[in-house]
Parts: sequence; structure tokens; C-alpha cells
Amino acid sequence: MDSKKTNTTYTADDIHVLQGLQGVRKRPAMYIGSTNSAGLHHLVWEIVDNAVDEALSGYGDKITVTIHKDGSCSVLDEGRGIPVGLNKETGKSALELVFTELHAGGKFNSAVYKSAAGLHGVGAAVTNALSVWLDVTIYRDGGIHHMRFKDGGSVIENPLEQIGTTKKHGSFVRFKPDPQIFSTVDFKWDTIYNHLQESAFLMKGVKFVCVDERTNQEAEFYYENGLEEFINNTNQNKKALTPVINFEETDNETEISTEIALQYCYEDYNETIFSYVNNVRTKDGGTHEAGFRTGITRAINDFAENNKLLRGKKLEGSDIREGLTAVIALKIPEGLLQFEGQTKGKLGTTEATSVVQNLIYNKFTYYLTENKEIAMSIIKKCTDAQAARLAARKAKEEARSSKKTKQEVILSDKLTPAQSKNYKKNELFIVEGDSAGGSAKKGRDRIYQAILPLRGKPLNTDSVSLDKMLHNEEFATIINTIGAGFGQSFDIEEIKYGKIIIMTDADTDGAHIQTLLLTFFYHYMRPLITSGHVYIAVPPLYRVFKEADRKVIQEYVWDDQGLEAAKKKVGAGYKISRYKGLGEMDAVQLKETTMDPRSRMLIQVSIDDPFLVEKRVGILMGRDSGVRRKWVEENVDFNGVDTFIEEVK
Ligand code: TSJ
Repeated sequence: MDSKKTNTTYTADDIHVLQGLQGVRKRPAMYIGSTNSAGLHHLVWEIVDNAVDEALSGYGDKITVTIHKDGSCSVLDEGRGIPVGLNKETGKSALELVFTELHAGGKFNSAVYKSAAGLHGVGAAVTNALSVWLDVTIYRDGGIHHMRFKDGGSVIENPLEQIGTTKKHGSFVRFKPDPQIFSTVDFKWDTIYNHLQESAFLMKGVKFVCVDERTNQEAEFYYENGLEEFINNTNQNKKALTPVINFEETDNETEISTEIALQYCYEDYNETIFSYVNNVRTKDGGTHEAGFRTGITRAINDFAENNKLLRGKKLEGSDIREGLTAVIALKIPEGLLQFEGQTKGKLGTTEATSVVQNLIYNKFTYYLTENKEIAMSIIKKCTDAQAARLAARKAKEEARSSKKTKQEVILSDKLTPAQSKNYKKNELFIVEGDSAGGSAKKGRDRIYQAILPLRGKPLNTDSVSLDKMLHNEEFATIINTIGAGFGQSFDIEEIKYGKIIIMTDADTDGAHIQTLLLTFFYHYMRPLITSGHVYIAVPPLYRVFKEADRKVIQEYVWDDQGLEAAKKKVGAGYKISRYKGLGEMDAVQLKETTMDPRSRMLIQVSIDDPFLVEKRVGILMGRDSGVRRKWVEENVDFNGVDTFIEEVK
């Protein structure tokens, strides 16, 4: 196919086009965020978003993403097909522009609601620019049309031509990412699977298929009651207090359409709110979330007041949102769209506040009136939360006014405390096992590092009652040591350590212990994670060393790639020890490699994507231990909590 055709390269007219694509290659992170695995998958989302836009416009109800054996990935839709006719002035097709001009996609798209592609998506040209080749097949107007690019879009390997006839319509785009750009070109099944499932929840009636030809895995997502199934999926390991409650309405004046699904669960002290605008996550919330919060708070307060269910004081927003899971999905016409914040993750559209607030107030009030029993259970949950909050506040005030100072709080005898009272700088190491705990105690900097050894596996707090958690010695000790309460009364201002560092062996058990601890923090001290106080210590995997002239030359190695370099550095005659656990290191080694800020490696735990966290916590903590073990073994990026590595100083 290639050999007979002459390659078409760009002429002088096309210089600006090339510059655009080359700009993407020069600074890929500016367009796709990073060149790691997240950036790699961004290439897929750019393409998928276009297919999603087509489905949103009402064309095509099936989107298939395939990971191919040759390292390429493809997306197929059943829409109208990207237009292939030539523009008389430019002599170019819309198709060519889509793949060579930045942001061209949106220009041709007249859909009322624009999704990611039309919003802050950067377009299919970016995927082309960062691929070694990209191949397009369009089924349209009875014909099969084909075009192929290579070398980051700088060469048209096959100009657009009709290669056959068909009755089908749709677009097929396949591309192979450039390994010179990305640190990894390994597409991850889990990543694509989760993204497509999330899209399917938001686009009821559209089928998403995920295929991995490397492993012959295939999954299909099709949800008729999108958001309801989203909530069911999120809450599958929780105890439901109410059914999933759905509301839907399009505002006549603004043409903003809103869908909301919500559910209350027992023994959950957090609120989990996912919001979307035109199928794009608004991870920093914004006007629609604000409207939701005000609306639901007023609806419940007014209902409770009218039915004389309040004990005096009004419920606060936090009382009402304890144990609440909600998904808010808006479709906003382009003219009203406004995003804020550095990553554009926050909705700024002012109209959205009153639209959502009125909708939830009116419809939820009506629902409560019509469903008295459910209403009663919700109000009880809220007034219980209120009572707990007031009691905690009272206890805190009493503790303050009594003579007992902070230092007098009795700390566990297991804890080796730090000497300093500089809480911001202090570090708490939660260490797996007594023996490693012993080394850590010796190796620590006693001024600001404290050690708390754990015996065995901590309790799984995803499946036990609050009461049982509080009676668990390990967690009672952790709560007491951190010193800032838990659940709704957790107060981040009171924490006694700026860094809480989980230190376990680098094996499956260690990963499981991390997961259990993070599950606990996630459920009972979430602000500790969201404001970046929780870390995972990463011990080295190897020590490469030799003795020469009565001196020891040594290098610690954290990953397999680093091993060769370390061998060269140490030189002939080296020996390697492989660390299977923390216990194999003596106090000096543990200090040097894992505890001393000048040389250690830490992973800061963050919650980038609560959708994934909820889901993975579900997998990890659910009843199916087989699924869990498989997951733990396959995922080095620990625990379903997205992580990044702190720079090694
Ligand atoms: F990303 C992409 F451009 F490569 C891409 C676009 C990838 C995939 C898999 C699908 C698509 C795509 C684009 N699917 N459907 C469309 N639709 C159009 O481009 C289109 C078709 C007709 C009309 C029209 O007004 O007649 C308008 C548009 C935008």
C-alpha cells in the first residue's frame, strides 16, 4: 500500500500548520499535561471526545476503543463520518484540517452542547503530532475514505482517497504514540476501562466497548439509567439508607439541562459529590455544586421545620451532606459556558447556581413530601449528624477550658514521640512490624520524627461499624496520636504532624497494609489526604556495594532500571543485596534510604479522581479477595489513590 504512492510533504503554505504540530512536539506537556502514562492516555481521550461529541449531537450510539498488539490504539464510532469533501479555496478536506490544525475540530462542530473536545480539549491534531503514524478511515456518503499521516503529522503518507464503497457510516481513527515523546507507550486496560465506564454512565443509551487485543479482554458499558447506575456502582460496598433518587429538568430560559442522582448511606461520614458539565468532570466544583448544596440544605431544613422534626437549631450543610453521594450532570449551551481556575476544573457560569438550586429545592421537597418514610430516615440521619457535631464541639470546648493541656493527652506506649512541638515540621512514621519499628526508632531524627509500629494487619474500615473501628486499638492509637479527632469533628488545624508517613515492606502484604491505612484515612480523616499530609515511604529495592581500600562504595537502587547504572558506578567486583523487607536494613541504612529527607523517596498521596478512588476502594475492600489480590499485584501505583513522587533532594 505504501510503496507505490509518492509521499506528500507540506508546501510553503503549510508552514504554519507544521509549526503548530511541531510546537506540540516541543512542549507536549502544555497540550496533554505530561508525557507519562496520564499524557499517553490523553491521546486516546482527545480522539474519544470527538466520537462522544458526535453521539451527543445524536449520531451514533456505539463507540469502540481497541488496544492493538502493535502498540497502537483505535477509536471507532457510528456517527456521520468526518466530512471528506474538499474546500474549494484551500483544496483541503475538513478531515485533513482536523488532524493538522490545532483546535480545528470545534470549528466544524455545530452541536448545541459541546463536550470536552469543544471545550478545553486540544483536538485530534495533538494526537497526530505525538504519534509515529495515524490512520483514518471514514465511512460516509456510500464511500470508504482513507488517509494516513506519519512522523507526528509532518508527512502525509497516503493522501485522502476513496478506497471502496459501503452502506455504513462512521469514523475510525488508529494511531501509534511516539516512544520518543512518552516515558511509557503501554496503554493500560484499567485506565481506558474506567474512563469509558465513566463516559457510559454519563451518556445513557450510548454503548462503549473496550477491547484489548493483547490479552483478548473485552468489556461493554451500556447504561439505560446512567446516573442511577453510576451511584449504585459507587455505593456498592456501602449500606444504603435510601434508594437512588433521580431528578432531571431542562431550564426553558437558559437551555441548561440538569440531571441529578443522589443516595444516602449509613456509616459514611463524608460527602461524595461528582459534578460534570457537558460530560467533562468539574473536579473543582463551581456554581452548579454551590447551587446543589444550598438547594438541598434548604429543602431538608424547610421540610424538617414544617414537620416539627428539628430540635431547635437548623441543620448545617455538613449535617445534611454526611453520607451523601450525588452526581450532578449539566449540559450547558456554548454561549453560557465559563470555566475558572488554573486547570479549568471549576464551573463559573452564574446561571447554573439558580437553575440547580431551584431544581433540587422544588423536586426534592416534593419527593420528601411524597415519600414520608424515606424522608424520616434522611432527617434522622441529619439530626444525628448535627447532634454528634454539637457534642464534639462541646467536648472540645470543655477540654480547652479545663486545665488539661495538649501535652497531657496520654499517648500510647507504642509511640516513640518526637521531642519538638513544631507540629508542622514533625513527622509520624507508621511502620509495619515491630522489628522495622525498632530500626526506625534508632535511625530516626529524634527531634522531629516519631515512630508508631503496627502489629499485623490493621482493621478493614470499609466493612465495619464506626463503633468497631473505635474499639480497634491500632486505630484508636492513630487517632489519638494524630490528635485532631476523626470523622466530622476531624480538625486539620489540630494535627500534630505535618507529614504522616506510611512505611511498609515493598511486597503484597505491605501494599495491603498501605491500602487499609489509606482506607481509614480516606473515610475518617479525608482532609489529611486532600491537603497533602499523607505519604508513603519508598524503601530501595537493592544495595550495590563493594569494599575497596577499606572503604565501602555503595549505591541504593529504587527500581530495576537503575540497577545497571548503579553497577557501573560501583565498578567491578560489586555485590548486590536485594531488600525483601524493611527488616533487612539496619538502622543506619533505614535512615539513609527511607527516613532522611536528604536522600529518601516519598510518594505523596493525593485524590486526583474521586471516581477512581471510590471504585478502587470498593475493589480493594470488597468481599472478593481474588479480585483484590490481582489488583494489588498489578498496580504499583498504590491503592487507588493517585500518587506522585516527591523530588528526591
Ligand atoms: F478525533 C477525531 F477527529 F479524530 C475523530 C472524530 C475521531 C473519531 C473516532 C470520530 C470523530 C468524529 C467526527 N466522529 N464524527 C464526527 N463528526 C464530524 O466530524 C461531523 C460530521 C458531519 C457534520 C455535518 O455538519 O454534516 C459535522 C461534523 C462535525
